[in-house]
Amino acid sequence: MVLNDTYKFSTVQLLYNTSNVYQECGSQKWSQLNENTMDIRCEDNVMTTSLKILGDIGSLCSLYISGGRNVAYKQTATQTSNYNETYLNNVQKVFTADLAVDGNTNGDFSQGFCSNTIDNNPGFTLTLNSHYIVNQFILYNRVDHGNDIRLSKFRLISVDGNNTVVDNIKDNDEKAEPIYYISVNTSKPIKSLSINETKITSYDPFPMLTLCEVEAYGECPPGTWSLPCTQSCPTSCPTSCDRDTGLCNSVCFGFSNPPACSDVCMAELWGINCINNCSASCANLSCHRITGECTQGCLGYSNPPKCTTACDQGMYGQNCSFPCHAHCLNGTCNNVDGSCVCIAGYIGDACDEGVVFNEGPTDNRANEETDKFSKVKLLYKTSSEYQECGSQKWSQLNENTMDIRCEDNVITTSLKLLGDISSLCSLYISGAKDTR
Ligand SMILES: [Ca+2]
Repeated sequence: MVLNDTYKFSTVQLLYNTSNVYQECGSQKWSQLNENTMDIRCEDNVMTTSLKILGDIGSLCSLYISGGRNVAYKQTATQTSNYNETYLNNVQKVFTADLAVDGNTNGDFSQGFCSNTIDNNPGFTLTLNSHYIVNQFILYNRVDHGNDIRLSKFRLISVDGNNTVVDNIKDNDEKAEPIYYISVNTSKPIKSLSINETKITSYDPFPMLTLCEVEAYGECPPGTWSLPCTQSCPTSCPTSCDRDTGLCNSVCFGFSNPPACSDVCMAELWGINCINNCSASCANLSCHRITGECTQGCLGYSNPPKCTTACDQGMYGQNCSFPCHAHCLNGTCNNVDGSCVCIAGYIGDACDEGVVFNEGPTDNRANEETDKFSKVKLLYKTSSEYQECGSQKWSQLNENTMDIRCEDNVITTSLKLLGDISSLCSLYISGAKDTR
């Protein structure tokens, strides 16, 4: 895939269809091959009929779909004995084990592409040239003359290089299949496999093992690369490199530690090597570690997961689901936290506290008595001059009592209180609350 903007790679998502539902690839991996080329690989082992590729893609140069490589092809095969036939033209045909890995899946025995034993305890063994992580075995049975039943009830055992069993699969069905698809889910590499325990039919003097083809689909174990998986990854990325080129990944999407790309981004971070902060428009600063899309909805925006459309006027909060408070001026408020300019008579973050007369006598609620409040002035002395309070605020506590507050943050040695005051009940001076 060739894209000019590296960032765009992160927007690419691979999805596959399983039972009519598209599902996101769970093991999507990126390898940057050069400045303009990214290899995006999905290593989920699934059966699918259709794929989707989403993202901001300029051009797609190549798309490969495979069930992994058939690592059994032309590998070393042996069996307990070799059946042979002499044809009418006196040519002798020996049905050796290598016919089961010759790449020809033809199940008609007479065509000569199947292995076949002739002893009382038949077995077939395949030894691979290297270790592979195999996720599927496929056995092609013979399909002619009803002799397919011989293979039913087989047992397949795979082992690693120390002869430790990795897969042990028993066919429990009496009925024969023309092709056996055997999916396994192991992360352990195997070195060889064996097949035995076939069924004795009523017309055979002893069990016979016939295999028209044995396939094993797999990939190189971590830390190795090249077609036969014989190359080791470079020391700078000993456990993870591109399986085709051996290159270390210089970028990780959603992981923080290139080239290994094994540590997922910490919370609130995303993107290439996790260098981006989740957007403030994401609720709880929570976003997808690869695409940066908001995962817990938006804050102050209405369209998750993009969260790019600000709330309509009069709404705020998570996905714009809250109306501005009833006492917000013009019904509008901050799209994120709902704070607003209160209509006259209210203060506080939610405009639900007290009554305020910032405008003094021009406020239409003011009567003659409250008008007096508005004429009260607080002054404080800094250096040598008295200065009027710059942040004077009034709150009506009851009909006859007004709280007049100066919130200037200054150092002062003396105060003046001017105005038409009949009685002063209390005066508080403080260094303010610790609001941290
Ligand atoms: Ca064959």
